[in-house]
Amino acid sequence: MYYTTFFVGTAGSGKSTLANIYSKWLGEQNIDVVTVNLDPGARYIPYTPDVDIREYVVLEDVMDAFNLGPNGGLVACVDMMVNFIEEIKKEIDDLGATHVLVDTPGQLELFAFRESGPIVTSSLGGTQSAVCFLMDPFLTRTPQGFVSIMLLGASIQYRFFLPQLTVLSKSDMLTGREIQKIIGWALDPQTLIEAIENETQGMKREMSLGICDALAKIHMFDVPIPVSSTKLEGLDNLQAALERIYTGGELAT
Ligand SMILES: Nc1nc2c(ncn2[C@@H]2O[C@H](COP(=O)(O)OP(=O)(O)OP(=O)(O)O)[C@@H](O)[C@H]2O)c(=O)[nH]1
Ligand SMILES: [Mg+2]
Repeated sequence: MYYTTFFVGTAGSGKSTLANIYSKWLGEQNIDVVTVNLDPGARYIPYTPDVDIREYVVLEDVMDAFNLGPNGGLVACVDMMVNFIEEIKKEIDDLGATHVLVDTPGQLELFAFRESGPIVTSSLGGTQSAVCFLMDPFLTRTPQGFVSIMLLGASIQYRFFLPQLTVLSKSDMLTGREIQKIIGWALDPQTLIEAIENETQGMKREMSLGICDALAKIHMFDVPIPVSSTKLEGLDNLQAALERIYTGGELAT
């Protein structure tokens, strides 16, 4: 029995760093945790994953074998991942941890928008699974950027249909005011609508308001959890939100 968390987000949003820091955070509480790297193209990962897709699929080998460039190679690697999913699952099972943290490929679209993504999440899912969607702080601080990243979050939700929470990643790069503003937009989308009305016009404005309306209708304005992996802030809130998903509130140790 284990709980699986998939860290998903745009390139460079902080997935690997958070997977590493959060695994240490859980480890310090004597929670058994396993880290899984699913990025076949990762050159450097800030931790040594317990289970690593690169032991099965290596980007350079695939590029050489099929005469592909880096992007085509990555697509092929991600598609090939499903062939090894049983072995990866067995490795995870054998480690016998209660928490499994899965670091997903840098190019979000490769994981989320290929057929293999949902196959991988359903195969590696434990007793309960969750997607941790990381929002990039720079994109998030303007109303239009916030709307577009919320739309991306909705798209991820629509692909995986797993419980999902939104992390405002690298929160140390935002001021307290900016964080409060972003949280305010999610809590009360009317404030977001006002910001859009003030800051955009024409087609941009129409489209932003239309998307806001659609997101509100499908309840996709998830309130983001600010987390800083470098300052070790917000990890307690992240853990509490994940535990609520996994156990309905009780700590899963
Ligand atoms: N200031 C700050 N920088 C961070 C934080 N988390 C990650 N970074 C930095 O952001 C950069 C990208 O972090 P990664 O963890 O590699 O991001 P990623 O999403 O795994 O990147 P890809 O797998 O390449 O898509 C690195 O330089 C990290 O040091 C954070 O909480 N605060
Ligand atoms: Mg990474």
